[in-house]
Amino acid sequence: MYDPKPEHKFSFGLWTVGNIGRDPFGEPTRTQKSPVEIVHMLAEVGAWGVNFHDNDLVPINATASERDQIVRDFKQALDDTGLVVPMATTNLFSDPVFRDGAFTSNDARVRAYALQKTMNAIDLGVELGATTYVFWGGREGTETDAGKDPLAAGKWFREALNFLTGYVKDQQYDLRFALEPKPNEPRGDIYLPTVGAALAFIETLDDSEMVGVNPEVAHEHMAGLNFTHHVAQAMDAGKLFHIDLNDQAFGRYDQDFRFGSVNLKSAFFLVKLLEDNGYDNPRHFDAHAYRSSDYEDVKAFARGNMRTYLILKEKAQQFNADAEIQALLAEITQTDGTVDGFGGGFSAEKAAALQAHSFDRTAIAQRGQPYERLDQLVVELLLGVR
Ligand code: GCO
Ligand code: MN
Ligand code: MN
Repeated sequence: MYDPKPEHKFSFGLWTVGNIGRDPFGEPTRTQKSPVEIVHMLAEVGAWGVNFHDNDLVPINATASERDQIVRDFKQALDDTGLVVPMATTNLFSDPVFRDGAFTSNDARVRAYALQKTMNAIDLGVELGATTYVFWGGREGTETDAGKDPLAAGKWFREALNFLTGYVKDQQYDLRFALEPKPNEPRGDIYLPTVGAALAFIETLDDSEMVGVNPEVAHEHMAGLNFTHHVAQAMDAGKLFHIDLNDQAFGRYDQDFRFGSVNLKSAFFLVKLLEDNGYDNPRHFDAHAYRSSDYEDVKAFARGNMRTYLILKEKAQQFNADAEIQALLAEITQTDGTVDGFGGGFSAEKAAALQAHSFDRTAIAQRGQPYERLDQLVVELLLGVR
């Protein structure tokens, strides 16, 4: 019942289950697996899709013939397992050349190189089937605002995205872009730090209809924000092209924990929002196993992400079918009909009628709002006693 199926569109990046457990304080704790081995591992745990950065698949110094061999082997692994590539992206953060950003570097040569690298990576992604292309501006930011003009940086970022949507149209690729905001790490401050900032920026682009967002649980939580509200805003704007699911304790370092492993209740409201509103784009787990895990435990980690999602999906259905919960919701939102005529947009008549209407403020303020009862029912539902 909680087994992953292709229709759930569960995907993992090569860098997620392939994470070798290196951190700023310590060396790797797991041996590096090849992309082909990772594809087989993902197939074994029941995933549907695999995503990659250009250099997760093809090392930055690979020759053309090495690239071709790697791509052939990878395609064979996809054929053998039935996995698909829904999303691809560019590594614009590991190489020292990007130490001060890629599209927002102060060095025009770096900005041009970032465009070239991204066009090549788009070609690679499209060749392998990707229809979503993610832009995570990991190095697009500063530690000090003394050295970079934030208005210039925004202008460069916009120019880059306009150039690249131009490239996609010119190549007639079936590809949409998804911007992935993050407030910090690895930069002191990253530009476009939240989903809301990205949504506003997108509206300033030449081909804004081709560009949406890829929100990540951990990123909004790092900023102390309510992720579900941001996802709702992206959905409302028709911009939820992709989602990165993981977990993160508020106020901590960038943790990338297994989905639902820290904030179970917020994970529930997120899954409920996605499922109630027919979200049908990839569900990508951008997380990695604990540094202490071996590869058997990495598989448990991968399965756990998907299983928790599906359990929460069932809990959301239970919430919707729970008579007591639904009765409370109905009670909370029920109207007495006295203001029905004022809804649905402005008219001069309505405005006049509303100005003439008298409200019994004291009576209205005395109405019950049983959110405590409702929330306790949710807690009990999640704890499995309902
Ligand atoms: C992070 C980001 C990345 C991106 C990835 C795909 O915090 O490092 O979440 O994992 O999602 O680079 O663009
Ligand atoms: Mn992240
Ligand atoms: Mn991410």
